[in-house]
Amino acid sequence: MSLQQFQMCIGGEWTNAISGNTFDSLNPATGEAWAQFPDASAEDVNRAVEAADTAFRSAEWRSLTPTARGKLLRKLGDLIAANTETLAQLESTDNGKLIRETRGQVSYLPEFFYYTAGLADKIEGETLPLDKQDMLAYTIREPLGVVAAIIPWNSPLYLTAIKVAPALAAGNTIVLKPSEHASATLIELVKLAEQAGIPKGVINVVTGYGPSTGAALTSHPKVRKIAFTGGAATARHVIRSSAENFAKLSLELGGKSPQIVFPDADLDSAVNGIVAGIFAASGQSCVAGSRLLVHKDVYEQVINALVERASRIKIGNPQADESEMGPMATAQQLAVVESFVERAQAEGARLRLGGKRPDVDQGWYYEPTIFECSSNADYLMQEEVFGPVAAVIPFETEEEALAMANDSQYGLAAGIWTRDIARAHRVARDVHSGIIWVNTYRVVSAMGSIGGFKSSGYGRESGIDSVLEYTERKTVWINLSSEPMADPFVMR
Ligand code: TXE
Repeated sequence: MSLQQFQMCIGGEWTNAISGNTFDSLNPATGEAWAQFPDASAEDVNRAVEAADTAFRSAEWRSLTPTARGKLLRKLGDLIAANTETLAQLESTDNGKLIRETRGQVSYLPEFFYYTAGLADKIEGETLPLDKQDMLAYTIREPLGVVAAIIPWNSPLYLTAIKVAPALAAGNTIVLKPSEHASATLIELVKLAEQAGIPKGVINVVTGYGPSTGAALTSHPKVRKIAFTGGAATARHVIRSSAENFAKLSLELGGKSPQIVFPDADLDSAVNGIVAGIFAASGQSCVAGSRLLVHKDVYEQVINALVERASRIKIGNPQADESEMGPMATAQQLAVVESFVERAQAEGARLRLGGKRPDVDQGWYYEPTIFECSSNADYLMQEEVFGPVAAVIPFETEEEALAMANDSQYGLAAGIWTRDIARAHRVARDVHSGIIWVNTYRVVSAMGSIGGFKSSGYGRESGIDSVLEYTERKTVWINLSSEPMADPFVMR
């Protein structure tokens, strides 16, 4: 079977790597190669950054008013809406995500563009209420320049939209580096950007591996901001790269998000929320609710209901409408899940469901897996699996639940299940996480911000502040006095 061929977009030109080298992308549902992408070297990356830098300085881009930039983003949103099915199918083929999930994500994508388009002409400066009457000072928010966006494989389009939309709204230009495991949809997105009339060089895409293509991009001297989503180990490389160019950084990393079930919760709803949190997307989600803290009075009831519901999950072809769990996105990720399960068993965690691959001929599938743990210090309670593996532990008091929830290197999201309104607010206040969901889980909106505490990263994406992450504040001082400058050796 011949492989589908993709090219990169550099300065508006569709191109192969200078070396001619390529790499294959594998379909997780079959394990077979389906597409081929250019393997960009440092030289290709340099071309892309130079193109983005030229576009940033160009009269064509600079002369667009913020309102005009907003209109371009709105047009891109419309084009995504018109191409939902194609993009959803492509992403499902490339990363093995359920078609019902990719359709849902892609059909919401335009909202990120529309919302952020509206922010483009609301990036305002301030006048300062100075303590010097002979001076006027005001601030301007300026774009940074070239943004490097490093995208992982789990939700490529969504994680790109929340970077591209604010970066362009604020007037920057961008070089996208998709994951080597899921590059296809970002290339399609750039084609739509071209159709929307976004000037050449404003959005570029280079494909390739992390340590070569990714590192060349994040350490490039003309990159002014790096927007990264991925794992903590890679984030450390990216931080080191930014020591070369002093680029601003935003990091959205992983999590070990707790779901806390209190005895007064609607337990049917809680069980559904837990399933959504850990088994949707086969657990390959940064906000996966992978640590279940359940009050001892309802512990058996919750765990039995959870095992019962999870055992009915339909695992299968991600392109089939009836499937509820698709494969792991990569063979490596499957191996990671298997090694976590092995270690949990060796350390005495009690397996209640799954713990193995299902009986299928091909594809990187893994069964929904539930372990009971005896201590929050257990490896499985502390380390991110990024797969369909839930770790459950009982608690007795709210204080104990809070202590366990916060005893984690991560702080991305948390779920709280209770009907007690005071408790809901109290626990929401005291859990150290960037996102708190009460009696629900995995809800996103263009208005809501995404980002974590501690090892889950820093900076916020999506929401009203997202555009400010792509700006630098400048302060302008005007001398209002008609007197000559005073003593030059004294700071005013
Ligand atoms: O991601 P990586 P991986 C977590 C999850 C997973 C682990 C590793 O726990 O098991 O990370 O996943 C690029 N310089 N998340 O290895 O390596 C890479 O090419 C610059 C959480 O797949 O973080 C890809 O484009 N870039 C997560 C991107 O970084 C480099 C989503 C992410 O890859 C690079 C995915 C380098 N030296 C995994 N090395 C989330 N927060 O949603 C790699 N890259």
